[in-house]
Amino acid sequence: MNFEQLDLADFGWSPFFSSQLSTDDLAELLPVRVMAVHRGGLDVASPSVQTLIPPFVLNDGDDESVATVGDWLLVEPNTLRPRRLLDRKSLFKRRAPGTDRRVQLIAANVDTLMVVSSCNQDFNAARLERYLALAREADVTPIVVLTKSDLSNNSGELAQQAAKLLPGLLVESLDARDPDAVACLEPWCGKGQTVSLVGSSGVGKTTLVNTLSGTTELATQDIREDDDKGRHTTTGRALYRLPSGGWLMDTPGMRELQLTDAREGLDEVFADIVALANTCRFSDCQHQSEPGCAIQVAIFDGTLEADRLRRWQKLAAEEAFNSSSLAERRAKGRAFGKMVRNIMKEKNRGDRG
Ligand SMILES: Nc1nc2c(ncn2[C@@H]2O[C@H](COP(=O)(O)OP(=O)(O)O)[C@@H](O)[C@H]2O)c(=O)[nH]1
Ligand SMILES: [Mg+2]
Ligand SMILES: [Zn+2]
Repeated sequence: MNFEQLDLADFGWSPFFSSQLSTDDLAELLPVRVMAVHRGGLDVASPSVQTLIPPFVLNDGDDESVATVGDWLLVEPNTLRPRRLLDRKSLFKRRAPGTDRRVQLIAANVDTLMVVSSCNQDFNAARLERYLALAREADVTPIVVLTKSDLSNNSGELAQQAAKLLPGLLVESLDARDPDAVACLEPWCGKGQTVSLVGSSGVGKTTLVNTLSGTTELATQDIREDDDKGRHTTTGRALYRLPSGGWLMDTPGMRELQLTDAREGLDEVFADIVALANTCRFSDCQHQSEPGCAIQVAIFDGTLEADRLRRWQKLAAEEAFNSSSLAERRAKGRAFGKMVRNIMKEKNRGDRG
């Protein structure tokens, strides 16, 4: 790939990053973007350099101080030694399974998340809301792309339903194979814009990417990496340039995002319910049959759908469970086991008596 005619803004540089540099930094250091992450290092690029550098971890060494794909680093111009990791505009991360549950970084500085769903069987409000919450938690702007509009006779209605899930949410329904239709997504894929796609298997993500890139090559374009036997192996985790001037963030980690540590994202997507809950008479209102429950009033007068309340309750419970520590889960498990045993005891007593 030839980056020589590009300027920094083409790589996604913006005032958000330049404002983090002092005059001295500007004179002495060179900003580079992490274009790909390999086991052995980072592919970084800027208008003047394109090279592989060793992995970069800040001295304070917490989970988020490791450079990841999409990051901006300041390097020394001659040695290319990394000196600083710039604050991120957005960050997707997840907690590893396993006992230590370390935070793993998935992608930094994504501008737009295309939440892809299809107009046929796949359309599911709860799934969309989960992705929207993940995007908002990461500080990324979500848009919804409903594919296979050509196979559906209610794509307009579905688009309206989707648009109601988050105030200001943009929804496009289209045939992902049609370049003229997909052109409506170009504003999010323009100069320096970084986009990523999520959605279930089969909804048309690969098709969309191929149409956006005007080729079938991009999806099969692999990052090559030497493994320890000197062979080339392929991995994901890279930025690919789109003909419209943007960057496609492709990382397998996006597929495994869970609703963990995503309380703020959920609160944003369900801001309507959170606002109502704040006006319930009791601060621990369960929104069932308590007196003075603002949520039940809203359902009664039709301003809130009962389904949306149920979806929020389910997602909030899922988020709380995923975010709890292993110890908390064990404690919950024990408390639950105890409750079950007590109920059985009561029941046995009742059966005998
Ligand atoms: N008719 C129609 N077929 C589509 C559309 N988008 C994707 N497909 C087809 O759906 C299948 C799955 O698409 P693919 O891009 O592989 O989905 P992915 O798993 O999300 O990457 C393929 O056969 C595509 O040709 C669309 O908008 N209309
Ligand atoms: Mg695919
Ligand atoms: Zn209530």
